[in-house]
Amino acid sequence: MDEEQGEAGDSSGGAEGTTSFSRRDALRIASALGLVSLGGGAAWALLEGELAHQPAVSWHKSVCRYCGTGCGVQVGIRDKQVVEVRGDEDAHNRGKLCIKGSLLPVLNTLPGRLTTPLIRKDGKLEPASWEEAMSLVASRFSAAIREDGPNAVAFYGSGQLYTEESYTANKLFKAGIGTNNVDGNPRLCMASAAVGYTRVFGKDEPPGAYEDIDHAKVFFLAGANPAECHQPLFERMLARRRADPEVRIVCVDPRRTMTAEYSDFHLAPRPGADLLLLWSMAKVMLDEGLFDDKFIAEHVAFRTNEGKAAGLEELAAFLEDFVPEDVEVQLGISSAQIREVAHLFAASDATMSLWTMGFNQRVDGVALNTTINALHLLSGQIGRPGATPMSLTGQANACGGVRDTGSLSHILPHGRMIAKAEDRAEMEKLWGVPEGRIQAQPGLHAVALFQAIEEGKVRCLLNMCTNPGQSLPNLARYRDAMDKVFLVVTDVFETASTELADVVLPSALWLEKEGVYGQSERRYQLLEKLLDAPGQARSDLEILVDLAARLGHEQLITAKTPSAVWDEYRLLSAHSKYDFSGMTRERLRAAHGLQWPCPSETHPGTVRRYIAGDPFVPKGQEVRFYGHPDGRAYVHLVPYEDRSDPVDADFPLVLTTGRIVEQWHTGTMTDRIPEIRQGTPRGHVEMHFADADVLGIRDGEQVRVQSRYGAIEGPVRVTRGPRPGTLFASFYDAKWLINQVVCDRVDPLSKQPDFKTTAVSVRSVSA
Ligand SMILES: Nc1nc2c(c(=O)[nH]1)N[C@H]1C(S)=C(S)[C@@H](COP(=O)(O)OP(=O)(O)OC[C@H]3O[C@@H](n4cnc5c(=O)[nH]c(N)nc54)[C@H](O)[C@@H]3O)O[C@H]1N2
Ligand SMILES: Nc1nc2c(c(=O)[nH]1)N[C@H]1C(S)=C(S)[C@@H](COP(=O)(O)OP(=O)(O)OC[C@H]3O[C@@H](n4cnc5c(=O)[nH]c(N)nc54)[C@H](O)[C@@H]3O)O[C@H]1N2
Ligand code: SF4
Ligand SMILES: [Mo]
Repeated sequence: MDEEQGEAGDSSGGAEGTTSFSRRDALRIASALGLVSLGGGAAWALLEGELAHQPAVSWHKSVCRYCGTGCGVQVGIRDKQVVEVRGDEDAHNRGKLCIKGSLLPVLNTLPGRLTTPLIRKDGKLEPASWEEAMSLVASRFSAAIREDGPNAVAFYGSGQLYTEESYTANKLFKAGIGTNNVDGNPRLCMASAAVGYTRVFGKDEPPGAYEDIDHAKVFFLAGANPAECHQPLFERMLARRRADPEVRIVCVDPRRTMTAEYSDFHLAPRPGADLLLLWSMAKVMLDEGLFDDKFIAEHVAFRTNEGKAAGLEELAAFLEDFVPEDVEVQLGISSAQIREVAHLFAASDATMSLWTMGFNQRVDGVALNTTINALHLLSGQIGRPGATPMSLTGQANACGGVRDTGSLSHILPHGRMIAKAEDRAEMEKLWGVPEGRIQAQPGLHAVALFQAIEEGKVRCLLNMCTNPGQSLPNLARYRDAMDKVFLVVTDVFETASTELADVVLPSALWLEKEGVYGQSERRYQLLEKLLDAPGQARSDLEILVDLAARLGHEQLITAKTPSAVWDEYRLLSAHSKYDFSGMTRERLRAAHGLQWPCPSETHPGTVRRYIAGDPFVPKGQEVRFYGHPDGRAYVHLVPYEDRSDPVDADFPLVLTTGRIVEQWHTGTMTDRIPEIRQGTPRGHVEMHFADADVLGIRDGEQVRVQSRYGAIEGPVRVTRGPRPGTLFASFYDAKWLINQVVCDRVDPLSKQPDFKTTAVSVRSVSA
């Protein structure tokens, strides 16, 4: 795709379009200060002229469709159109929204919506009827299953589908068709966090809540850039610091991000080396007597890397390898800073860690997740207001929709595991399918799935609400694979994936269908249907229900509407420690979300888990980590091993990738919004000026970035952002597929790909 560089080269200066620079900066700054958030506030006024909205006739409670912050919104409707969207003052975001949320009013009217099914004929996608498209899909899936068995088909879903949709797809494929080939973009996003929580607490999902932000004294932000990716939460941290000047924010990121700019401490590790930081902090805590011995004795257990029971003596011996002075060079952070931050973390009244993709998207993602939880357990920074380890979720419904429904290849609903015979048997009974219907082997995780497609082992793929043709790592390879499989894509726009599809099905978008989202803090929120979908577009649930019937599973998929599916799923949760059977549709309609466990219709929901007040903690006990049979949380002694893509003389730099505040992932929605498209640079790489100096590269020049996986050409922006030796790029530009360069190494436990450390070389091609 190197020839498609015209667009990328257009923006003068290589990075920022000249006309939009000041406007973009205004928006970014306004939103960082929480102004965009106010709906009618300053930045809104910047946009107002162009949006030309008229006063709403009716207002409706809903949730922003994009990220895991899960901001509550009030949607103003007039003549069956959205005319205004405001941050909901009564929701947890307290009226705040980021730029993407503020621009929601234009989402449903963007041009280019898919409105009719398309079937590829003679290489071209041609309009077709639903009947024609669905009977083709059903016959191809049936043939593959008949000839090669159920594992010849697969589902690839999304943390942006509604809970009812993911639940139905998971049930259809695992309990109907009988394949565990159910995976999706949360594998690229939250798998390491989910496996980490499960190893530590026995069950997935965070113990704490956003409310802890209002009580924390120290924020430890690691591998996260919430100033751009979870803005209202970051604004809440800044508000907390304004209210109490002793509050400190620590940011651990190899780039000087917007988050780092606002932090009190910025530690910039060598990419991939953070585990050395975490364990050396533990070493300092141990040596300085900062462990909470009573808490450890009562509530913590230790496991060696081989899974054997261990104790504090083994931990002390293990930590000998992590003396700050011994690791500082390899880590890239001074021992003085390690000591200072370790002290701050352990000795504060309440420390809250928040982490995201800089920790999850790593070959040692699970180790980082178990170890950051371990720091909280060892120092007793857990179970009190403000003291909690909080993995921030990426997508709006990755927690509720995918992790809780069990819609990944190795799990089942409500924290059950495919690998456990009793969990499979229980789900078979609850779903009313014959014993043995759910396969005993986990299905294919995302990267393995696209490799199986490449080998012809998976013949048909149903891809819903995600754009793997742009978001997968090692992209050129897997785009070739996608070209071979019978590929069905449901989406709202043409994308880098629909262009590879055999059948494209037009979906209903946000507000055009009803469903439930569940975000980072175990909060479920209802989104009601407020608009009609354009043309013939149908909700993903309707598509799944139709497919189920055509594949002969009408007896299994009996719930056909969002509320019927929700009731089935909600009542099943009563058989688990996730119990949210008390969250009726009526309650969700009235409330700004409810947090589980919520075991009865009068239960108010649970803000903090594993402590008194959680319905599963026995009366009279202050703390119980009931996810494990012994009631303890586990510290895993996982050593540091450098398994990242190796840096060597041929590939001497590290490319890391991520996000900017205005754009959502592959840009299918946000890059269609003129305000955003014109205000953000086209695809480019950022480089530290010291590297540019050594390499003789000038700002704005065209460079070739080459890895072991692929190459791309585009403009370079010379900055002080990434630390020397590190490059940064974002992946929203569909005409500049940076993921062709990104490595597809995965964490051995979570199978999450490492999007954060790819060894590359860079040379100028400006000539
Ligand atoms: N604006 C916007 N917001 C979003 C999204 C979006 O597309 N746009 N997407 C949502 C989703 S699905 C997700 S998953 C989240 C992601 O949210 P974040 O994880 O906060 O975002 P990223 O930019 O992917 O990565 C965060 C940081 O990790 C750093 N990093 C890279 N390598 C390392 C490392 O080795 N160590 C450490 N400590 N840090 C490292 C990067 O420099 C980057 O600043 O955002 C959500 N919110
Ligand atoms: N280089 C690099 N790559 C990454 C990452 C990274 O940090 N760096 N992060 C990874 C992570 S964390 C994530 S979450 C993924 C995200 O990767 P993707 O999921 O592939 O990206 P999105 O752009 O969110 O894709 C969502 C798609 O759903 C469509 N859509 C929107 N609403 C609906 C709907 O209601 N129904 C249907 N059927 N379609 C709808 C949108 O048009 C869009 O095409 O990217 C991963 N890839
Ligand atoms: S922070 Fe996330 S949920 Fe909130 S408005 Fe922005 S994109 Fe939407
Ligand atoms: Mo994500």
